[in-house]
Order: sequence, then C-alpha cells, then structure tokens
Amino acid sequence: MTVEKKVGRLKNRSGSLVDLPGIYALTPLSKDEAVASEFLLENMFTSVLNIIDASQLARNLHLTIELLEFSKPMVIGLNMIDVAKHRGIIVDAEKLSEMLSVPVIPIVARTGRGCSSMFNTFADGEHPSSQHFRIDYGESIERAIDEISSLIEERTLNRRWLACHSVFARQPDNHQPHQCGNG
Ligand SMILES: Nc1nc2c(ncn2[C@@H]2O[C@H](COP(=O)(O)OP(=O)(O)OP(=O)(O)O)[C@@H](O)[C@H]2O)c(=O)[nH]1
Ligand SMILES: [Mg+2]
Repeated sequence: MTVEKKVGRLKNRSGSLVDLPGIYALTPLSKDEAVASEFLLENMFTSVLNIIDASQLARNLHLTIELLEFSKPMVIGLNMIDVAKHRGIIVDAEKLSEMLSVPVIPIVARTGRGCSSMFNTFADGEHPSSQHFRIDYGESIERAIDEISSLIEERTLNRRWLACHSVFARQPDNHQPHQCGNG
C-alpha cells in the first residue's frame, strides 16, 4: 500500500518516475488522495503513467477521466488482466485506446508481462497528449463550468479542469445524507 509518494529513476533514461498512492478520485478527502492531488497541482511533470485495474474497470475509469481532463500526455497500463480473465472479463485495449485517445498497454505487473512494452511506450515520449479529450456534460452543466471557469484567475493550471472539479466535487461522506449508486 502506498500512502506517501515514492520516487525512482527510469532505467537507462534521464528522468524520474514518481509513484503516487492508488486512488479512485482526485478530490482530496483522504490522506492518499491528498498526496496524489497535491502532487498534480503543485509539481511540474511531463506525463502520466496511469495503471488501472482491468478487473475493476469502471471504478478506475473515473480517475482516468479526471486525469485526461487535466490534459497531460498519458499512457495507460491496463493491469490485472490475469485476474480479469479469471473472472471472465476481457477488456479490448485497442478499443479503449481509441475511445480515450491515449495508448493502452495490457500488463500483468506481478509477473512483468507487458511491462517493458508499457515503459517503452511511456519513455519514447511520442504518445499524443490527452489535450483534446473532452466530455460534453450537457447544456446546463457546461454553462456552470463556463461560468466558474471565467471566475478563475489561474495561469498554469487548466481552468476547465478546476471548474469541473468544483462542479463535481464529492462531499465528505458525513455531508451526504442521500447517498445512492455503488461508488
Ligand atoms: N494477479 C495479479 N496481481 C497483481 C498484479 N499487479 C499487482 N498485483 C498484486 O496486487 C497487490 C498490490 O500491489 P501494489 O504494487 O502494492 O499495488 P498498488 O496499486 O501500488 O497499491 P497502492 O499503491 O496501495 O494503491 C500485490 O500483491 C501485487 O502482487 C497483476 O497484474 N496480477
Ligand atoms: Mg502503490
């Protein structure tokens, strides 16, 4: 379990890889979410290696969308494909890559399968940025996002991302009297 961030050097390459805690959303409601979201907001980094769990895809795609909206180049490591397969789940990596417009490399981190391909894709830096990823949230939400964006005085961070965050921010559990859904 990772709660603090850990930094390592990439083999044979210039540059470092910062391992952030595994989280499901960027709203900093817990210590591990705070470590990850503070890193994104306060540090310069070139790209994101997003390791997601193929056996729990929906749960992992929420964070993936938040990260894509952050507009940094991303490579996705589609991990746990062995566990997913065992449960009868086959994720079409090519289709997912097409839908999200970023490379998606199937891996089994426990055995190392696919990992060198994933690191090569990540390190070659040729992957397109997720800059054009954009969900249309519908007229009224888009209007709210635009209004909030126009009030944000921020030069370095993506204002739409910040505005989306204030529109969709989760409240701490004890502020949600009518919770519904499973996530
Ligand atoms: N079967 C299988 N197990 C895996 C795979 N990847 C990771 N694991 C196992 O999952 C467990 C958690 O691995 P970690 O490396 O701590 O995962 P993590 O995502 O960094 O965890 P946090 O940082 O706490 O979110 C370990 O027991 C790993 O061996 C995989 O592809 N297949
Ligand atoms: Mg970890």
